[in-house]
Amino acid sequence: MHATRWGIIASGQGANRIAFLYYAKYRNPSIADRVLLLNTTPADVKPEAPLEQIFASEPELREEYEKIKRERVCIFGRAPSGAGNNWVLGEREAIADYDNIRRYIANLRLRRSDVLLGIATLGGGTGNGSLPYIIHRVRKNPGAGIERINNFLALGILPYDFEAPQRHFNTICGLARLLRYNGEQNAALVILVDNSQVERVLGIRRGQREERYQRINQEIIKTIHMLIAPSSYTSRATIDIADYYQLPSNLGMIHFTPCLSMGNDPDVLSLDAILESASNNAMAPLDKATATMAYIVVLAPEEKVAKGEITQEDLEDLSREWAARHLAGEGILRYTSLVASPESESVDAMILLGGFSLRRIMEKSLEKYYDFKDSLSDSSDANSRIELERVEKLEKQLKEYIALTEEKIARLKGKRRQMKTELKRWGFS
Ligand SMILES: Nc1nc2c(ncn2[C@@H]2O[C@H](COP(=O)(O)OP(=O)(O)OP(=O)(O)O)[C@@H](O)[C@H]2O)c(=O)[nH]1
Ligand SMILES: [Mg+2]
Repeated sequence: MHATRWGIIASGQGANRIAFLYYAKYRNPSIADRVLLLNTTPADVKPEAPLEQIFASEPELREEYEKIKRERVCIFGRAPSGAGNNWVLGEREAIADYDNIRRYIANLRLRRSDVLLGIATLGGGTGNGSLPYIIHRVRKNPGAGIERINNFLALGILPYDFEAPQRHFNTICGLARLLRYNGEQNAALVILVDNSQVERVLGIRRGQREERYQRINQEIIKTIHMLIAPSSYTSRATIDIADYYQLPSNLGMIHFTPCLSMGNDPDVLSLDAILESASNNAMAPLDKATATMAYIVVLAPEEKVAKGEITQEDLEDLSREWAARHLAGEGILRYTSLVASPESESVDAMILLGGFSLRRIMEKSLEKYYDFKDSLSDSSDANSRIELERVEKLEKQLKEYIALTEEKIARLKGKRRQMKTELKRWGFS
């Protein structure tokens, strides 16, 4: 069995920082140099501007950047000020300049069986506007030099709670378009990470904006690392990447959020305790008891695995018990993968929780979404106008998606009681 190859396409400022940081820190052989940074920065601004903060704290990374710059950094569009926080503009630029973007994607030399991870912040205009469109194109009609790639996952960063209405408006429109584009499922999985929630988990309360992003990004790249880990090392029961998207797609629920517990000493903490600690660290606001799916990835020192001190079977048992305690009606879907890492001495765990109620995420953005939407009809500039009709359509799609999720959750929660009734019907008291 050959290992799955991955590629990363990151669009917009925040996403560029995350993807570059991941690339520079992990140098993962499953990704090699298949990382593409897209942005709409105007021509007179250096393409590395979004990364200056990274270079300031780690100057040696500038060299890494210089190496990939020519082939891996694509500036698209012609608007003098980028997308200026307007996703419709970001999308329009990507459509108009797709040929340029296509050449850079073709340069990644992806194969049909490869997996792509798309990254965008959902509060802005460039990444949010372009990424859903690019996913749609690459899946449906990528153009010369690119194979159609079905397995295109998306990582969307939710804005801080306190950000401006437009950011939350963008978020809801972006989420809707990552889930569905032109009425069809778009990304294979949509992984959500929320800036405010990550800071709550890390206990960050002050600091300069850029430093705070840097801290959050450090957490985000750990999740990318854990996501790719089963393809990178020899794992006992690999969560085959096909499973990452096929089953959630069949169920019609494709949203997830990572929960991390990293750097645990296996001689001090039991696997059980590590899973418990991970489940308290969800990176987006949610009610855990509504989660219906979980992928569990545990990265353990190779030696411990070789000696049988940590086994796939133990992990399966523990995660079954874990799911029974935490998921809605024990969940519909659970995968567990123990990965033996020659590099690490600690045990790292990621639980990718999925199919949970989107209520808390929507609650966070909805009021500001409406505030911004109400102001839309006044907009007069034809070039950047956000058509109300399009927004209504997106809203309808998202409502349908949410209705389906809520129905699945309710059904699962009711499952145990229904079982009792079923048994009665069979004559058991
Ligand atoms: N976690 C994280 N969030 C970021 C970072 N930079 C920006 N954001 C968030 O992303 C949103 C702004 O998006 P940007 O990435 O700056 O926007 P863009 O995609 O470049 O689009 P434009 O609006 O055209 O600039 C806000 O909600 C920010 O809080 C970052 O480095 N890390
Ligand atoms: Mg920008």
